[in-house]
Amino acid sequence: MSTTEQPRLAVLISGRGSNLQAFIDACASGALPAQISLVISNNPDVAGLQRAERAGIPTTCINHRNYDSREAFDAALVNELHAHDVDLVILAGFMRILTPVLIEPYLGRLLNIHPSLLPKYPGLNTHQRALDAGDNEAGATVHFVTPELDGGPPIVQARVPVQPGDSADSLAARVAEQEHIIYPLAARWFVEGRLLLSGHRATLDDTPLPPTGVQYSPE
Ligand code: NHR
Ligand code: GAR
Repeated sequence: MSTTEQPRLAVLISGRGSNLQAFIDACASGALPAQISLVISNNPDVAGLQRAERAGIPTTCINHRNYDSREAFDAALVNELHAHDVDLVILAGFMRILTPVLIEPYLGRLLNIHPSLLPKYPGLNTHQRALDAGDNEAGATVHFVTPELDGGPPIVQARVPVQPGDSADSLAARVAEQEHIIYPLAARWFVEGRLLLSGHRATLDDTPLPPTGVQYSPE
């Protein structure tokens, strides 16, 4: 298959873009048989945009501050996604809550990675909340995005231990290593046609996934 026939991904970012980098690397190595057609950031001048440019991927900044409503911002995103004929949308550290204006047309083709063991700690500051609760493990969850914030069906989850003396930053770094493995893996299942959103469940190879998704373990 020529590269132009590969499934077309858009990666939406707000900042550093280490998950974007994992996708760039997975597409380059063939581990993820897809092409990143577009990277969109809602923030200008972020490191993630430079990573995309270095990899020769088209980038756009759609700055939410220039829009009167969330719906108007989402409509601008949808325009761009349509213009690039995107098959799968990857939220990778994307920090703007989305409305049905974007979610409806991409329902079932829209993934997020959330830095907690969902259903624990939807929303922000997940690592600090896990530390404050005295949890002995933390992790990340890839899920289908639905209008309910961090409430869509989980696909795959990875766990890490909380270590004595961890800060939110040290814990986030340990979790991020796992994110960079499980997120391209979930996208691979999707582009292979194995992963579907069916009602309120995710299915892999026609089998409904458990409520917390597949438990990833490196072995
Ligand atoms: N949108 C919907 N409808 N559903 C989801 O599951 C979404 C979503 C948009 C983003 C990522 C999510 C995460 O993994 C995500 C999932 C931003 C916020 C937030 O409160 C919360 C969760 C997530 C992303 N954003 C603030 C807002 O007003 C802005 C915060 C900031 O800029 O720092 O949009 O964590
Ligand atoms: C990742 O840890 C991701 O799970 C989290 O932000 C980080 C982004 O890092 N996502 C959210 O908090 C979404 N609200 P990255 O820009 O280096 O990929």
